[in-house]
Amino acid sequence: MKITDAKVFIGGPGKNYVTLKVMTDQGVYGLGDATLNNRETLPAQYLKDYLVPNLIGRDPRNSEDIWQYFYKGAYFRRGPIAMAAIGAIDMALWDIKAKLAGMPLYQLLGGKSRDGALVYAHATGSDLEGLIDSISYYQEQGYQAVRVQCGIPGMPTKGYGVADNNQQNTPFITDFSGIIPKEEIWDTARYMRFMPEALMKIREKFGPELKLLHDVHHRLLPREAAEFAKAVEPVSLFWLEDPTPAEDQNALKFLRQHSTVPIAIGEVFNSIWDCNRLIENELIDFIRVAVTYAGGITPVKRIVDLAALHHVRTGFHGAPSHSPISMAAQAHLNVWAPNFGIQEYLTLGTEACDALFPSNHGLSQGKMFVSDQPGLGVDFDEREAQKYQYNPGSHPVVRLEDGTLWNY
Ligand code: GCO
Ligand code: MG
Repeated sequence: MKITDAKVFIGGPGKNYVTLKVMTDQGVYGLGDATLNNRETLPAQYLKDYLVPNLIGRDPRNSEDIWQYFYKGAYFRRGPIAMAAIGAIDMALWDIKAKLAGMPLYQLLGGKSRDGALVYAHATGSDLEGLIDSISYYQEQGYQAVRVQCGIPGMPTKGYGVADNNQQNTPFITDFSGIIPKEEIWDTARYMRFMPEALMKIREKFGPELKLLHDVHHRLLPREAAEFAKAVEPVSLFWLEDPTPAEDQNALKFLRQHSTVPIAIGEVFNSIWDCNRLIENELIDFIRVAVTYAGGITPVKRIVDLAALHHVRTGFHGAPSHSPISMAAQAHLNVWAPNFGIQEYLTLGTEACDALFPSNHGLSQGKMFVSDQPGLGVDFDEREAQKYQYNPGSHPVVRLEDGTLWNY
């Protein structure tokens, strides 16, 4: 069996999804997602220029060797661009393998450990009142877990994860007015004064059952993060995400010594080498890698297995930048993983998105139910794809009030 061709598409409704379609001489094809938010053309080009020409002629069933070939064969390896590109190939090869087996992917991983996988939605408010409305909205939709992000009084700009005008279901993270980013101002002191109390008010209002998550988005220094984590202990968060910049892993050791708040990290990690020490030293509670930027199903399964040895549960990244293909790959991992925790899930599935990526994966009562179709269980409509093209966008850039550049 041979790979005969592979095509790369960029575009989608309100997003620049990077979709890989790998064709074989037996008519079976596989799909992968290489979307790297706001840098989408780069994994696409890496695939087209370097990986696809080396893929043609190979036996698609040898997914392990092909992964090793592209990973070790690069010499200048890792990084989000290369790993997103390799990740898309790996997803497509598992899709082919599972289709050949006539089974949904989860069966090849070891079958189901649960029927539905718990997901969390993003609640957002420019103030506490707006945030409370947003949480109520998701609770009414049946969600059992919500991430809560709030505008901070007196902060010159809105802050991470806060939509304009309290809009629900809008992909507000990317600004599609161009590649020159807008600038936001961050004030740690105001955040530290406001947010712990706001979280406590939310807990009091919604009671003990609702699972609450909060994303600091890398903005605190280690000592500040420890103070924040201690302050929010009475809230009983499901997790506190990215309290400090992900590069300095010692920060998490410091945090652990001061607080028992569950810590989630990893959405910017690209390989097991970015998180093996954090996992082995049991400094985190949830690992947030994505099958895209962490290089596909093959390496992410290894991370999940390592995490299982150390009581670390999964909480895969599921920001709106992921296409339904990688979300499907993660859905299969989620129903299988013995150490599954939660899945980030953005309710941005629109009719247009479903038309481009038809599937029977479903969401009900705050859980994701995986399709029993062979493979990843998601298709890609090439004719529909012709409606879309690359649309340049950017993340904001963040500065402190005195102009110092900060972490987005
Ligand atoms: C999350 C993330 C995202 C990122 C986004 C960047 O927890 O979902 O922090 O919102 O900001 O993926 O492109
Ligand atoms: Mg995050």
